Amino acid sequence: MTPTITAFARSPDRGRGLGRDMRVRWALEEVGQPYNVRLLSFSEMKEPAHLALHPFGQIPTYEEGGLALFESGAIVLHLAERHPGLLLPVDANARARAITWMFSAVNTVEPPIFERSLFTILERDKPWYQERLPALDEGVRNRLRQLSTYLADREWLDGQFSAGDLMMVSVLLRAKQSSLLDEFPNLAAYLSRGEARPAYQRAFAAQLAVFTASTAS
Ligand code: GTB
Repeated sequence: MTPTITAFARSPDRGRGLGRDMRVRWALEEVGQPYNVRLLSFSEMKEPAHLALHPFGQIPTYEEGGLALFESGAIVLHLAERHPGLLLPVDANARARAITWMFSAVNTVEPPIFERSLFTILERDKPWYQERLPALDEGVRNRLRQLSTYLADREWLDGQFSAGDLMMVSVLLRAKQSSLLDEFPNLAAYLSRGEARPAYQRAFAAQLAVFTASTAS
């Protein structure tokens, strides 16, 4: 059965691939799973039909037969488990470490990056903007420094490319908007390696096509 995911009908990032559907699309492409997309407006996300799938009224969701999932990390993990050896190593310990990196991406690295990004979008014209920004920059810089130190000259976080890298690269994409990532050349190169993957490219093109079509209507 072909799964269906949900995504923004008109992404506020104007097709830059920052929506959390992007990581799900990328995982689907990595495992070679065709998928359908149901596009939603902000108001449709808050209607009962979508709230039945996603209690918080957000995208992405994932439906496959009788299974309905929300939370991008859980969806990527589900896809990785359905396709053994592609996004999660077969070795049990290596697999547990890859899942650890998935959690660390969304729980430890993403929060300061997302908070800073939303602040720059929503509070740019506030009187406290210039005073508060350095503290948010420092929060991001701190996590990037720690990640950069760990990554050192590794190609991926733990051996082969895994769902842990897919989630970490997805999280770092939002930091690319600022110059903070450029302070850590090994992280910038890691991000570029992720973006260069053919599966990423296909996923990016698919979400961009949705935005481009939305501007024509
Ligand atoms: N933890 C959840 C997950 O990982 O799936 C978070 C899902 C989430 O935040 N979804 C956002 C959403 O549906 C879209 S991706 N928001 C609508 C709402 O909450 O009403 C995050 C996002 C936010 C803003 C932009 N932007 O402004 O460009 C892009 C992406």
